Amino acid sequence: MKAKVLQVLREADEFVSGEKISNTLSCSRTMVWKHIDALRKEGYEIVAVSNKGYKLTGEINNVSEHAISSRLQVDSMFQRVVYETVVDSTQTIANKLINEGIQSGTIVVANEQTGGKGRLGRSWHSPENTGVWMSLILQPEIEIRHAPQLTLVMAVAVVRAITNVTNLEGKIKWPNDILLNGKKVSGILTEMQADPDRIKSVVIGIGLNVNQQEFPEELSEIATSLSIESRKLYNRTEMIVQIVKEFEWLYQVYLEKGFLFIKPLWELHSMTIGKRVNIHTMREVIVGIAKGIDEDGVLIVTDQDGVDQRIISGDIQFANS
Ligand code: BT5
Repeated sequence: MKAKVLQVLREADEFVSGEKISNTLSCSRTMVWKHIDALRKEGYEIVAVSNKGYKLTGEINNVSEHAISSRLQVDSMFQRVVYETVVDSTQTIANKLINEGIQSGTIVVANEQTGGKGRLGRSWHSPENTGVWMSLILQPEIEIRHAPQLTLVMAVAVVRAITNVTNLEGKIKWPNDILLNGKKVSGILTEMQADPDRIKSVVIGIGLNVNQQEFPEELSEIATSLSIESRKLYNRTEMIVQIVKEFEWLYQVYLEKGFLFIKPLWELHSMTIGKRVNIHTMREVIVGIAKGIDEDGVLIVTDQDGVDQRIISGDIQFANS
């Protein structure tokens, strides 16, 4: 029966109501729901929308190690994919793998995170079957003070990947948010393990809302998904592969030529420059105009006294001008 439900969903290219499935298969709607739940647990991605019904979003999302690794280039720097159905955080898994001796070039992906992490102990909402929750393990030979640049490199990769797959144009809000129509669709978290003078490893975490139709109340005003913005559903494996591919070439350019070669791309996609901003740092709130980023990737804000301040990390609020 479960296979039949799958078949009905496959054959319909559109949403099918629970009622229609139950009529077609002569079983109760509760049974339909149970089978759909079971299919989801197997990794099929089935979106449910009230008043419309269910839709299988391609054969899909069946995100799996194989689905991802078979679509990366043979000579990709990412040769290992670790896929888990449920984890607390892919960052935690990645750090554990590093402690076990796993080297650079590993991707950790999860279908759901129960304790997804943002910066400064904030949480990242990561429900099952809907988003890209992934962490990349790297061992770059760069100075410790340059590690935050990797967040900016990844932000460019994510924006480009979003456009490649959806034609939507994401905007980067310094340092780590990607917005669509003013709402956050993606966040990046870069963590590092280092000796006093040397980076041992870096884990770059990417959260991207793909097929969510709604968010919990506390996020509904500030968060969005690719699907909400375009009224389409997307294949998450495709998103993952595009992000990794875009990141790979940008990262190579970054390592070989330096951040100066990434900066114009970042500026192209940024929505921060020229804006009146309030920057909340750990110590203070700086009010001023975001002038740009320098060759280190540090944000320069001209404050109310006309003095340029260098901001290494913080949260931006756009002020009404
Ligand atoms: C971030 O932090 O934006 C970094 C998010 C990184 C998540 C990825 S998922 C894979 C990897 N594994 C992890 O455990 N984490 C990484 P920050 O700038 O501090 O923003 C966090 C804030 O974004 C929260 O306080 C909420 O206000 C908001 N938020 C939480 N979940 C969201 C979501 N799904 N979509 C949009 N906004 C969200």
